[in-house]
Amino acid sequence: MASKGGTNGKPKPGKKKEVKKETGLGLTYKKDENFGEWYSEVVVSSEMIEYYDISGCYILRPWSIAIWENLHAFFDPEIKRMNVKNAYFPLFVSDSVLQKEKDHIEGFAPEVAWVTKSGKTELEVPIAVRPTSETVMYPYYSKWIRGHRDLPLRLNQWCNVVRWEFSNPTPFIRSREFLWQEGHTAFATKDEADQEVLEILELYRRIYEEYLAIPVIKGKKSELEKFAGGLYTTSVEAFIPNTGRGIQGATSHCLGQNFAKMFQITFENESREKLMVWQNSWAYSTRTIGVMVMVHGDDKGLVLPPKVAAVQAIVIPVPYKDADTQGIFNACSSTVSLLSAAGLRVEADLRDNYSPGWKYSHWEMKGVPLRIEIGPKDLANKQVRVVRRDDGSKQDIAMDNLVEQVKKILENIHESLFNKAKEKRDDCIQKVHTWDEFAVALNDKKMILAPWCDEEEVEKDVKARTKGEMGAAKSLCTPFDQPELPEGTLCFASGKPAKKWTYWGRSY
Ligand code: 87F
Repeated sequence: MASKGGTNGKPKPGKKKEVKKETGLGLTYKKDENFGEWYSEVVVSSEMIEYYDISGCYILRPWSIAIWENLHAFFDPEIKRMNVKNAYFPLFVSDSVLQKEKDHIEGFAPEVAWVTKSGKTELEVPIAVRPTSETVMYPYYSKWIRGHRDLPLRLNQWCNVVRWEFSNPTPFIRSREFLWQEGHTAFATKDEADQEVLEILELYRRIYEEYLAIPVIKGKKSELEKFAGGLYTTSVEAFIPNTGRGIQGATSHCLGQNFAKMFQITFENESREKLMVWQNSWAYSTRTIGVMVMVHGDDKGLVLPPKVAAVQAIVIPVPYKDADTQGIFNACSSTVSLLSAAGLRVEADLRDNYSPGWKYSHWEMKGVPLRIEIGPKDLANKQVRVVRRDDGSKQDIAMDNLVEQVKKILENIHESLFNKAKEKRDDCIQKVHTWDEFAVALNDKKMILAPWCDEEEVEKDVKARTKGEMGAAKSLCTPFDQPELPEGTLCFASGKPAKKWTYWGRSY
């Protein structure tokens, strides 16, 4: 793995460079020099994360939960519009039910956490904590689905899951407990299931592109990388240029009838035939927040896309000696009222024990998209000074059309964050045709688009040939959007005829 935090996912002590700012704020690590330490420092200094005394577990503070809630505020109504209903199933799974999924749980088994005691007494049978809820939910799908009128059954739950990972915990990206939504649906026909897989995937694309300002690639996972319990897996894939790693942003699976067989989820059709349902499952998690930090953050700290920021603009009074301090503070408060009334998320930092300079650094660290400064000159001219977090540009705006202007600037910030991220991502994409080109590109931290024969053995071979300290390369996805594949194009790894273009790289 690329350098991340220390072994506990905690930043390493010592080795810190001198703190730059006279304010005592600011980061000690630079994003392009020491990405892993930079990330650990940013998530803590911005007050998104607090480290906890259990490795791989983190406190999500209000500053990160607000982002989670803003994503929820988009996604939840969208799935309800699709007739998905929310439910809540228990945290615990009995051993016997978990075993029902034995074949598919096999590879995952080491990550399942168990409760073995209550107080000092051993439980008669240990109870597992859900790592995902197929085995919790599907016995009841079997009970609730009887006839075709019970279909489709479409449930979602917002919850936590636990996966006791042993590799390299990283806040948001790989933690032992995380938050997600998991959707589990059942249909009478494969066509309906297929259609939903793509509808959900489109919502995931919108989460990344329209809310987090992160470009993603929609595509299908290889046989080796798909969810083994399902028929096929689709995903949105993002890329972290600093580490040269792909990262799965969210997944939407068609499970086919595999689970229907295992859990006997059947229905009677109009002709009174007993048939098996077709199922899907889909999820996005708090990993979204980590990808956002990695993609947009800079050497001053977090950079928040306006659509998800808890605070979109922070108003800061800049009183000079002999100025009308009360007048300036009043102007700050009325600016907050004006912008809040227009539906924007705006706060004023009126604390008198911090200097304006300290406040600038503080809110820059927290990534607030816009800073609004009000000083004596602004007060006199009925204007405010607006400073963008993403590019540092400043402009004076008349109070008269502040709402309109601020809305426009916030939209502009989203657009430039997305464009900048896309440019950087696109610079990392490299098309190759041969193994030699592939090896060079991998070494250059690229996201590699290569013609592939689509054979599982060949992907295993690619993994084996690239194994090393940095982790092996694997397929990321076969993009739905396929470049032309001229007849006679050969697989980069096997030399056999290529069937498709597929993205490859190291990944999280
Ligand atoms: C870890 C331990 C036990 C992933 C695990 O992607 C089981 C599992 O089944 C496990 N890690 N998975 C696959 C999860 C598949 C699927 N579940 C519903 C999703 C979307 C939401």
